Amino acid sequence: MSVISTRIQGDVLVVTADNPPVNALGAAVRQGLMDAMRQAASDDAVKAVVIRCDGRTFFAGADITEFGKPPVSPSLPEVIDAIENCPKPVVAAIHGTALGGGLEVALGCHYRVAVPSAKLGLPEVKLGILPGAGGTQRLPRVVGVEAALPMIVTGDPVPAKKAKAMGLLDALVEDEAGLEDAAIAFAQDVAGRSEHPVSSRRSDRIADTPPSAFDDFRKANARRLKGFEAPEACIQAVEAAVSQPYEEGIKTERVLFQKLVTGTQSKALRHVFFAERAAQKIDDLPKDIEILPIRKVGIIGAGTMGGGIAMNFLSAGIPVTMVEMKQDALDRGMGIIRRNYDNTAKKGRITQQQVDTAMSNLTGSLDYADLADCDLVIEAVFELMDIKKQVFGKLDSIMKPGAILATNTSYLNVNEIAASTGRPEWVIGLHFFSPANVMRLLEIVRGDRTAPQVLATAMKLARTIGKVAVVSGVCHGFIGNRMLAARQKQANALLMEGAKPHQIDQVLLDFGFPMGPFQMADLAGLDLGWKEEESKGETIRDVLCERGRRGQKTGKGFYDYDEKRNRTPSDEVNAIVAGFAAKSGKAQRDIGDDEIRERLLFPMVNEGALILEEGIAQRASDIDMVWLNGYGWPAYTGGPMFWADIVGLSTVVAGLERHGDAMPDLTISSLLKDKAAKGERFNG
Ligand code: T1G
Repeated sequence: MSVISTRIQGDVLVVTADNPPVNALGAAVRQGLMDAMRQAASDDAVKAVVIRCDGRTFFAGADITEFGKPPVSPSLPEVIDAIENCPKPVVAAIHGTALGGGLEVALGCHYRVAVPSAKLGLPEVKLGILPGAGGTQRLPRVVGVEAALPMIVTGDPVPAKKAKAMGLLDALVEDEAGLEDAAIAFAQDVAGRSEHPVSSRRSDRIADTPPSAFDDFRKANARRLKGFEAPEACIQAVEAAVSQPYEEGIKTERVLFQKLVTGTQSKALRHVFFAERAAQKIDDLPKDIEILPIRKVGIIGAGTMGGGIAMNFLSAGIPVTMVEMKQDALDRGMGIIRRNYDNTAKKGRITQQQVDTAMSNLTGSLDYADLADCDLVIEAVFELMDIKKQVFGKLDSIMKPGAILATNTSYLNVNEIAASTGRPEWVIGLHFFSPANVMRLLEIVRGDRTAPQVLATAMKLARTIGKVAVVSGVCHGFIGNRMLAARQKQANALLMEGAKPHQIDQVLLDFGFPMGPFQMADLAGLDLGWKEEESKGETIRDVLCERGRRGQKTGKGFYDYDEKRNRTPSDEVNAIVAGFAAKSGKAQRDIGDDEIRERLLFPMVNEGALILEEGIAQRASDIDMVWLNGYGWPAYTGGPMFWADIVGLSTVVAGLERHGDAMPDLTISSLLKDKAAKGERFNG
């Protein structure tokens, strides 16, 4: 079955693509489009052309699975040139998403019509590349630099209405089912015109580009784009669209594209693209498993986590009942939710109507009985096993049969919690990350008795609330916190051996993390779980807390903070640490950044390998998804396991062995050693 078919309607050639699931512009599609353009050019009966797609979307871009493989002709730029140079007007009929090469095809067309629900964008930068089929040259010529730059540099799509307003679309087709007919009518209408707009030959929208437009954009977006290579290349390509004739600009685009597509960052970001989709798949679950409806959710605990978790469901239109022990705690929790929504509305990200709808779906209660008819209850109470068991015992006695009982524990044994009920099959871990309404990661902890249906329902629900879900088996700290503990252990050891908090943090900041371990500790508060009355100055944390250095909230922790929370290293802390080192007979020394980086990150990779060995994670890329979406690992390195593949697993093993004395309790994973010896990688 050819992926491109043509038919003549009146005097219009209708070219239809059908290449599920997203009409990616693979070799067969490109060849089919090229043949269709030749047919249009040579058939006198054809007065105009419509290009449209079957299925859920217009072309969603080049076929990413073809990257890195030998190129197959015709190339996409050749196809788009053929469309643009077609002697008959070509109309793109857009539904779903016109993304990347798909929007570039549409920009090659002389006219574009779309349904209002369509989205148009150039997301290539999210794959560490730039639009490589003329998008950086044609889009500015059609919509101007001011509108084109954010689309190309952020990669975020625009809705059809906005695309129409910026001149990217020629018409909106309100009747979604009537797109094809409307496009054919539009084509017949323009067929009679003597001239048709050709994107690559336009200059009206770029002629008055302010010279400072590019540097202003760089300045305004510097923080967000830090560490990524592709955004700057995108800006340079659009600059070329303004400063060079099209024929030269398109060459500049090509050179920049080639450099990026063969680079490590793009390989990492393409890995991330497929890893995010792979994480949704659970190998041993039947594809047709029935998903349970989640129409009402209960949350136990209105604290920071409970409130953030509730907002995910409220924002997805799912009613929430939130239970607390005391009225003031309940009022405080609901007040924070209201304030969070109001702040988001003030920033114009949601409407007041949306705030009111979300809040109208929130019910507070002091009575567990009000949860009885919920389809799912998530417990977010204090991290103590006894309390968890009490709560689950109570839920077990009141929840309707078939309700899912979930715990938001970050560490505790989900099997033990499940065993405290008479329905362990219906118990699962839903580990959200703070702030839970913002962080994308949801670690779904599969207990030994968790029913497949419960797991599948949780995975589907994660998509509904916009989370990247990763399945973890039961172990202490699951995937993320278990690896974090391995890193923290070395961070503390490095401190005792002479590395300073700011030096250790700077190594991770330079690597691309938003924060280092000691900054994180100061943000979370050093007194988390610390009891003053029991403190005997036995640990560095004890002494810091005893001296009032409890973190940002007290203006000092591992760092001193000014009123704007800017941090500076503390001599007092260095003296306290040196004192502990002396007491434990540890000589302090100067430690280089390379050693610090290796000792912080290699043990994490090793822990990741142990997690794979034990089957706690399904695949290495899942571990990468946990760290990218829950712990700020820089996406342009692909995650800890992909990064290790790039560094080389034998280098990781050699590093772990070289620093062996500093990691006496670390066992090097046999999976890691084995793959290193065979020159293999974690990610295929
Ligand atoms: N190439 C190959 N496979 C793709 C693909 C693509 N462009 N897009 C999606 N898939 C696969 C995906 O892996 C999944 O497979 C299935 O389709 C469904 O996807 C020259 C060089 C369109 C918004 O970056 O953003 O054009 O897991 O689960 O949630 O300038 O897919 O089922 O086996 O994501 O409904 C630029 C990428 C390419 C858009 C649909 N285009 N795609 O989302 O489904 S670079 C993109 C998406 C380019 C040119 C350059 C989304 C979607 P599987 P899905 P969805």
